[in-house]
Order: sequence, then C-alpha cells, then structure tokens
Amino acid sequence: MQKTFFQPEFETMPVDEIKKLQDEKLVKQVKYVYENVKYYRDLMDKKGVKPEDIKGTEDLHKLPFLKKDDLREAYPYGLLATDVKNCVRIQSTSGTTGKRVVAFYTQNDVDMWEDCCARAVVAAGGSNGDVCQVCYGYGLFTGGAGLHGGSHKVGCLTLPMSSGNTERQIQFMMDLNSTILCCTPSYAAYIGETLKEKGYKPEDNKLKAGIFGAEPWTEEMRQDIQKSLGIKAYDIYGLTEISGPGVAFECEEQAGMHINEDHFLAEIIDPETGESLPIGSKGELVFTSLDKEAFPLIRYRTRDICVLSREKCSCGRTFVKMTKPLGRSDDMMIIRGVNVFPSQIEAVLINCGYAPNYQIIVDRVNNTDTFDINVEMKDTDFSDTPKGITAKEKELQSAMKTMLGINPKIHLVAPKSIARSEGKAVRLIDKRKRLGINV
Ligand code: DLL
Repeated sequence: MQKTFFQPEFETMPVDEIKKLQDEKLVKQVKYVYENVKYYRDLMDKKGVKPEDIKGTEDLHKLPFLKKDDLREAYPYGLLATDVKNCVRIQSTSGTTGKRVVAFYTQNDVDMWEDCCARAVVAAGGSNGDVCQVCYGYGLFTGGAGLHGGSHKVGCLTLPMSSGNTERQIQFMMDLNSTILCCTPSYAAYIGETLKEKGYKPEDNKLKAGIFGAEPWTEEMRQDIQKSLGIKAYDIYGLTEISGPGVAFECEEQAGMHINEDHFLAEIIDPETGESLPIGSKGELVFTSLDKEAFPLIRYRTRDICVLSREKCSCGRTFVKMTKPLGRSDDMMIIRGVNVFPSQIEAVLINCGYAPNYQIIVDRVNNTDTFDINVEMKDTDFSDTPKGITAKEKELQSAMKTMLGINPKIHLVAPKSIARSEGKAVRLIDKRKRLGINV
C-alpha cells in the first residue's frame, strides 16, 4: 500500500501537537483579524469579546460567526485584512442575491492553498511522473486554479484543459497518456460514458486516479466512475470563501476526507442554535482559517451538514476526517457544479418584469444535471404566438445565464398555473434525491 505524503511533517503530526499548533495559530489569527478587519472587530466588540480572551481552540465558541450574508454586506473589500496591493489574486463564486463572493489571496495564501491541493494529489497516488488533466473550470471558479497549482507543486505534467469540449479532453487524455483526472464527478461519469460510446474499454486509457468534488455524489456513483474509467476515485472538498478545493481530501481508504487542520480549524454546530457540538455529531460545518493573510475568516458557517471523526486512519494521516456533505442548512443548490440560490432566480425574474411565481426542476440524466425553470408568463404575453413565447423564453434564459453562470431551460407557462402553496412555496423539485444524492 502506497504511503506517501506531500508534507508529512504536518499530515502525520501527532494529534496533541496539531492541537498546540492550532492554539497558537488561532490566537495570532484572531488578533490579526481584530486589528485589520473593522467588520469583524465590530462583531467581536458587539459580542464583548477581545483578542486577549482567546487563548486557544477551547475559546473558539466565544467568537461570533460569519455567514454568507456578511460576505455580501462587506462586499467587496470589507473583510479584506491587508492592503489590496499585497494581494495577487481573486477567485469568486455566486452569492445569495446576485452579489458574488469575492475572495482575495496574497502570494502566501496561494502557496498555502496549492500545498493543500498538492496533498490531495499525492494522497491520490500522484507524483512527478504523472500527467494530471485538470478539467475543472478555470477562471473565477476555484476548481481549475486550485488543482492546477497542486498538480504543479507535485511536479506532474499539468494539462490545463478547463471544463467542456469532451472530444478534446478525450484526445489529450489518450495522446498524452493522462494518469490523473480532476473534474466534477458528474463530468467524470460523462467522460466515462463518452469513452464507452467511442468504443474504448477502461483498460485503453492510462488513468489511475480521479480527484472529484465541488458537488454532492454518492458511493454508487463512485463505483460507476471507477468501473467505467478503470481508476480509483477520490473525493475532494472545499469552498471559495475558505480558499477553494483542498480544504479536505480523501486518502487511499476512500472513507471520508482529511481536513487540512494545520490551516483550517473545523467545528460542528447545531444549525438552529449555533451551539458547538461534540465530535461525532451531525451538524453544520464551521471553519476558522488559521493563517490566511488576505481573506481570513473566523467561524465561517459553510451551511454544509456533515460529521467529523478522529478515528485512526490506516493511511497514517492524523488530520480529522469529515464525511461527505450530507445536505445543506440553506437553500443553495449545486447544479452542474455551480452554486445556485433561488433568490438569484427571483432577482432575474423581477428585473425582467415577471412575478416571482416559478418552479425549479432539477434532475440527473445520464450523469448530467438537467435544470428547468417553469415561469408564469405575464398576462399580456398570454395571447402571444408560439414564436413570440419562444423568443421570450430565450431572453429570460440569457438573463439567467448572466446571473447564474449556467443555462437553465425556461418554460413560460400560463398565468396562475403554478400551484400556490398555503405554507412555504415549493420552489424546488430536486429529482436527484431518487439517486440518493444529498442535495
Ligand atoms: O466547489 C470548490 C471545489 C472545487 C471543491 C473543486 C472541490 C473541487 P464553491 O463553488 O465555493 O467551491 O462551492 C462550495 O460546494 O460548500 C459544498 O456545498 C459543495 N462541495 C464542494 N466540494 C464538495 C464535495 C468549490 N466533495 C460548496 N462533495 C461547498 C459535496 C461539495 N459537496
């Protein structure tokens, strides 16, 4: 069994030493944030907590939470802890009502993030002899940049493919003998299917491992992908606010993801009360960055529901493990790897002059997410010709694409035809649940 690490001095550090390191780093990070981020200083002052009150991780519960709404309120510079001139990069993801979340990085932040991704690549069996094909999206999304940086650090020959153009992906995979594939699990499954359609057998490619994440996926899907591509499929977790992919990653055990605890302090809270829960409890995952310079976040509520475990892992890593996210404590959907909030859809409808009477239908067909939105047409459009209605659907689709980054199929339906609910409106029908996907 392969047992190599990218940074063994941290990845296999005894648990009591990790705790000591976290204690020290937390004290420094809280002081740094208090001194440099007015937004968070105000939150701490309001709660009556000073940096001196934080002596170690056991004091974490005294600190106020940060939520996605805070990021929106502080957009774009309000949570920046250093001069913009010290920053070398931004990455971004969609926010709750259209305002995007913008995360800033200094060069040290980029280095730390890439180290985390390099740990994931090595845990998946990667070394400098590998050809790592990165088909996560490049650009504002963190997937491409993160795995690209990690792959470089390991010394793999890195193919910066970005997502899409499956024909070209397959051509490069075959011609350049890719050994590691990095993309969303649904895209990996799609590549597997396309290879089969083209008459390739799993043993025809040189792939040995895949590093898949950014969206929920099941054990069944893992088995399918492993079979169709002839590889071992590893999960990877992360979020833009905290850095990107590589906050946690799977090892050869393929049973939960090790959190890079020397950089990110994880806790589980009750999403209703905010109370910290003991290890092993199911609850909302909250992260505190321990050594970020540009965009440090203290007690950031991820809204991802999961369970942490300190059980000894046969890989030798001592970092705490998290389960796959088991759901969310908000209404965010992940469709084709993109985060989508119903509030964004409402904002587009209102901007385009529609009433916010709509229904979102998401499904997964042939391993690809389908995304349909039924929208009640305006009374004045009801007598329009079919051609006129199609043109309006296209117009709305394009406005949605601009807001969300992905293309839904829009269906304009008769006014008042979407069922009204007496309680909470049922805006979302997510048929992926039938596949056991935790949405
Ligand atoms: O999805 C970062 C990433 C890129 C992770 C590539 C892994 C690989 P965001 O776009 O900010 O960042 O979305 C973050 O995606 O809070 C989870 O709800 C979800 N998510 C991320 N990884 C997984 C995973 C990237 N392995 C949000 N399984 C998170 C399930 C995941 N959900």
